[in-house]
Amino acid sequence: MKLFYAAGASSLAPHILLEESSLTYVVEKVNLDTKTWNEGQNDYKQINPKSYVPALETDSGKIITECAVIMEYIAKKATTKNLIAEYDSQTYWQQRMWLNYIATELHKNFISPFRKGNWLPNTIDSKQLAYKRVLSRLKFVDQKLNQKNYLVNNQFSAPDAYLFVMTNWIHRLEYSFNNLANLKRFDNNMRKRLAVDKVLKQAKRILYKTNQIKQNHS
Ligand SMILES: N[C@@H](CCC(=O)N[C@@H](CS)C(=O)NCC(=O)O)C(=O)O
Repeated sequence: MKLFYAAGASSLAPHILLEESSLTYVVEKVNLDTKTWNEGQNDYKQINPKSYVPALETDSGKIITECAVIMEYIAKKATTKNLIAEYDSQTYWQQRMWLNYIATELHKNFISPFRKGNWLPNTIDSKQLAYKRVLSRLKFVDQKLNQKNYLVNNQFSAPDAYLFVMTNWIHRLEYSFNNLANLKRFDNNMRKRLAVDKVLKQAKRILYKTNQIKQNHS
């Protein structure tokens, strides 16, 4: 499988899940400014005409887009790991509800001045406005994580990797974890997972490299 990603973007969620899954995969970096990949050689719109990440190319060459759907696809393929429950079980629907909630209520509201594809102007006010919008939704998740480490049955599964991207964005945007103690604990625990640590270290190297390139060019 091939994951098309951008550093720090929502593609981090399927990247973590692929690492958790023990499936064989490669990653392809997308330049969201130029909408190209393969060092600017290839047009990313040929992969995903919606021109955002993530996108997943399956082993049979299908292209799957939409983060929550990619998460379910990877989780289902990882038959040796319990990343999503059997279709139509109570647990499965709980996991589906979380994937959808994170995609629609958190991911899309987590717009910020410096994220790509935003409609808000790059101002402090916009940043505060986005926080106001996500805070009530984050508080809902925080309550659900009371005395629990993971969202469903207190066991790691696909939606946890997606939620981690949201808590990672709280850090990146320098938002506050005030009144979100359970989410903060969740974020800390997730960072201790081997797969998460590995993917984050890889992402850091990429960010470092990107900054280096920018500095060299300035
Ligand atoms: N509905 C999409 C949204 C994906 C999305 O917003 N991706 C952002 C990164 S987190 C992106 O690539 N933005 C670039 C752009 O829209 O130009 C999904 O769930 O996968």
